[in-house]
Amino acid sequence: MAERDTYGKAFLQIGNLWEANAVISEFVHGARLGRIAAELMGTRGTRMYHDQALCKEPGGGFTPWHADQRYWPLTSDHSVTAWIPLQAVPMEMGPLEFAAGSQRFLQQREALGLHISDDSERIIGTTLADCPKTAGAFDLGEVSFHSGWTFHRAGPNTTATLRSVMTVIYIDVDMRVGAPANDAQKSDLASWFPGLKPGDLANSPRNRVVWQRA
Ligand SMILES: O=C(O)CCC(=O)C(=O)O
Repeated sequence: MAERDTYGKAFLQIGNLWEANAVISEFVHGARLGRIAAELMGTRGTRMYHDQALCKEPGGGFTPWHADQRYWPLTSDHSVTAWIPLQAVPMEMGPLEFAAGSQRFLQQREALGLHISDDSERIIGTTLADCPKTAGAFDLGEVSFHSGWTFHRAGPNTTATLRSVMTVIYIDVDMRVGAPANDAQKSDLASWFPGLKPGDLANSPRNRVVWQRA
């Protein structure tokens, strides 16, 4: 742990577990969470962008302030992350903390669209100092949803137990692939929209429709 940088201390991550396990596939493509995501985005349906397991180790560090959509080549704001704890997450285990309403801070996006790092923790934390924050413990079975441009962080895991969380990232069923604005988006385009190019409907074989209004 001592040899890792801040990002490396925050969590271990594994993407698209659904491709390796049929039970996980059934779970992440489940219509119930997909419908909630569509209702929150105000879209007629949801598609899978990708899933990601995020495990904060015992003694793991804080997750610095960031917004997820900084990493994603998308043409609209219609993206939502479902954050699903696989055990209760008391405050000592590092639940999420949000800058409430920060998905509406359109002018700050470029300046605050920083890679998760000590810099993002400091610069976003300072810039959003006056923004109200929400944070709280999670019971097993509770699910958090946040918009792709909602700035958020998480505290360290000071317990002796692994904090395991499954995340599912949903996008608008009508989402089009955006031109990559940085190297992270370039890499995401290749990973999560294989074979697609900017302007295409985001419908690679990895982006199944999860739910749509009848
Ligand atoms: O679980 C964490 O520590 C951070 C999660 C996160 O940033 C996300 O799901 O977008």
